Parts: sequence; C-alpha cells; structure tokens
Amino acid sequence: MPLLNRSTRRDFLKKIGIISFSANIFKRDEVKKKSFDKAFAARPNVVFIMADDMGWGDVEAYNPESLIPTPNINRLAKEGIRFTDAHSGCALCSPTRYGILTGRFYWRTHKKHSLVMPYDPPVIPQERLTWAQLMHRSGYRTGFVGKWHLGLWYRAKKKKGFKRQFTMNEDEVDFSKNVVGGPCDLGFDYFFGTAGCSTSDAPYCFIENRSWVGVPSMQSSEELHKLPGFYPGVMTPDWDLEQVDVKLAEKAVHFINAHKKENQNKPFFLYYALSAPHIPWVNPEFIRGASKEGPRGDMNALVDWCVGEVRRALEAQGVLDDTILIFTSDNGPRRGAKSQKSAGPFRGYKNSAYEGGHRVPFIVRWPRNIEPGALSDVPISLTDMMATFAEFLDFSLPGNAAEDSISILPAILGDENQRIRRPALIADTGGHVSELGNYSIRRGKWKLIEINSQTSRNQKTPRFELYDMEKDPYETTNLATDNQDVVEKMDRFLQACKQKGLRFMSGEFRSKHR
Ligand SMILES: [Ca+2]
Repeated sequence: MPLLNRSTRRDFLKKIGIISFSANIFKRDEVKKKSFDKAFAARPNVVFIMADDMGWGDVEAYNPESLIPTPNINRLAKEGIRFTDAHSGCALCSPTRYGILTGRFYWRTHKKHSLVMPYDPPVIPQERLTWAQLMHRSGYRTGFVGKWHLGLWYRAKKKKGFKRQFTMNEDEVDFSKNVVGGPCDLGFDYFFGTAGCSTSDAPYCFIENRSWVGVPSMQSSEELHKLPGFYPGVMTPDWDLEQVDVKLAEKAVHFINAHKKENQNKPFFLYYALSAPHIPWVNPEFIRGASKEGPRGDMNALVDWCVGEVRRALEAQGVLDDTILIFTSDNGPRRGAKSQKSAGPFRGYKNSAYEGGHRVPFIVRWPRNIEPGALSDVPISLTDMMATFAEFLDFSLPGNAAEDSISILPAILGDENQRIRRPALIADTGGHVSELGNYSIRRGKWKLIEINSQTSRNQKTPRFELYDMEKDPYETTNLATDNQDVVEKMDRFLQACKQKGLRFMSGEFRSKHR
C-alpha cells in the first residue's frame, strides 16, 4: 500500500517535475519525446555513500564530543536532514548490504546468517529484483564502487564450472576469467571494487565490471598477517592497503565525471561502499593524525575526506543540487580508543543486538525538497531503500520482492506520520555462532532482544531481553521477567514478520498479533 496518498504523491511528483514521465513512455512520438527528455533530466541523481563500521558517535554532527573531525559529513547534515534513529538491517556487513539491495532480511537467503566469506558464491540470485534494477528500469545509469561482500561466481582453473570454496583452495581460481553473479549481473551498469572487505579479505585485487584488474599472483606477507582481522591470501604485486580507499574515491569521482560527459539525458545512481573505517586501519599518510583518537579515528577522518571528494565532483559537474545525496554506515562501530564514544551514548558495538550494534548515522541532502538542518527521530532502516525509491519512482514492487522494506520517503520529506506506518523495526546481529540467529524488534516503546544461543546443548530455548526504550534508551534494565506477556506478543510478532515479511504486516493482519 503506498504511503503517500495519491493526491499528495501527485503534488510531490509535480513539484519535482517528473509526473509526466510516469505513464506509457514507450508510446510517445518524437515531439513528445522532447518533453520526456526534459522530464528525465529533471530527475535527481542518487548517490548513496556507505561507510564500513563507522559509528553514530564518530560523526561530529551526531556527537559534538567526537575526537574525529567530520566537516564534510557535518555539512551534509547542515544542508539536509539528519535521522537520529536510523538502523542497519544487521550489526554485521553482508546481511546489511543484502537488505539494502533487496529490501529483504538476510535470513531469507540460503546462508541465513553470518558473513559472505572469500570465494563464497552470490547470496543474491540473478532473478531477484534489486535496488539497482529498480533504478535501471526507471531510466537511471547505475554504478557500484567499493566493497561488494555479497558473493561472486569464480571460474576454476582445471574443472569446468565455478569455485564454491573458502580461501584454502584459492590457487584453483582462474583469475584470467571473468567473475559473474556480482554487481553487473544484478542491475549495475558499472562496477569497480573488491569482492569482500577491501583491506582484510582475499583476493586482494580490484575488479572492474566482470574482469580482474591485474592478477593476484603473490601471497600476502607475514607482516600483513599480523594486522588485526587480516585474512591471508593472494594479492596483486602492487596492492597497497593504504591506497584502497583513495583508489575507490577516485573511481567514484570518475563515475560522476564520465556520466556527465556521456549520458547527459539520463540521471545516475551511484552506490559507493567505502572500505573505511573497517579494520585493519592502515591509513594513507595524508590523513594520519587527523583525529585525536589514533588509527581507527584517522580511518573515520578518511571517510569524511572521501565524502568531500564526491561532493566536490558533484559540485564541479554542476549537479550537486540535482542529486539526492545519502550518507550512512553499514553497522555499528568497534569500540573507540581514548575517550571516543564511537557508538555515542548507546550500549554495545558492532555485532551486538543493543543499539550500538546497528544504530547508524543517516543523512540525506536534497536541497530542492529538504529543509536545511532538518532533524528526524523517526525510526528507519537501511532495508527501506527499495520501497523508498520504488515509491519515489512510482515503481510497483511485486509481492515477492522487498518483503521487509517500508518506504521512508514521507519521513525524508518531513512527514512525521511515517512513525505510525511502520509495523516494527527489526535488526539482526548476524548470528556468528548460531544457526538460528539473534534478533531485536522494536514496537512502540518496547524493544525485545531474542538471543538464540547454541553454545550450550542445554540452552535450547531463546533468551529474551526486554527494554522500555522511552524510559531506558540506553538499555540498562532488562524487564523481560516481569513482562512475560509483552515478551510473548513481541516474539509472536517477530515470528509473523519472518514468515510474512515486514512490508505486509499491517492492518487486519497486524491487529491479530497484538
Ligand atoms: Ca561493516
């Protein structure tokens, strides 16, 4: 069900100049095509910038006491809308990224939980509708730059077919052959980036579209193996950890510049997934010492530098104000050093079901339609991107796509009623140790955390924690024991969401599960 009523939507589309675009475009004659092109040009570009493990409290616009200077991100907040209750779909990389591109929770995949490991096959099958396809079918040129981390098909050297193994068999991979099942097979016209975490997952080699850029012909050194979180593996002889984010920024800028020259009649959609500030925190020289926190802080300063590079490119091309520019992070941060409160005032860090695990910065700059300096405490999720842009582009989502995605377009435009339209806010922790997974669900003032631990054979039933988020937003007091009825209702609702999809949990169906 659309969240904007038809008249509101018509007014909105009229305002941004694309209403004439929405119907029957292929039947237009040549004269009408001119007006079509004009309307097309009026469509805003979309740039989605996502840091990797940057915390709510790392950004100065969220935490004035941050030890990290973030002038470029602060400026976006000053000129756009800043959400204070935004959440990643998961407290871990791959599941969040899956949710952004598909509008679905990761537990609906064959993997269900945990990360996509190096050389894992794709978690998104080619037939699934993605955010990129939605944009592409709506007339956008689409590009993905950065960390993919959603799996690829790799060609094997000897046997026919594809590799499906983790790193120990990487010598069997034929790096002279194309990879498939990645961004260019899921709706992106262009891809430049890495298969997994760009600075800690093998293979350490860039991919452009479907081809390897160079050959990862050598093994990583013993020196690199000492770095925190670094997976040993093959790399290209010229691979330089310090320069990875600099290179990705360069490619993001290149995509913007090249687009303006080559595709003036089309808007573009750039999904730019940074490697920073993910471990192992090896910074380029020019950013060292930029923060007062040390290497992790400097890596966050590098994120800000990258945001500045993209902004400058948009400005230089004269398209900054015709672009919806979004900045966010894929999950909560690691603990900060010194006095840095990387997760702000919230409990927990990356991988946690507590707020610190998945409450992330989320800023949208779009001066044509967003009041500068706007602030919103409406709960939103990164899994909402699909439904949001479907509504924006008048794209009808089929019933078997984006099941967990709720349009936040009204919230971006400052409509507080969005709050009551969301049946619940759900986040996953990635469940590293559990096949069943761990979840949190928020409805009204309550937040239920369900931990399905399998560390003990005797612990077969989930452990629940319940918090009153109005009185206790920092999750200090577990109220589950005294509120078993609430726990049961919330858990029932969570199970129903898993089964039906969050998008369909409204109206009559919702009332049955109160
Ligand atoms: Ca991450």
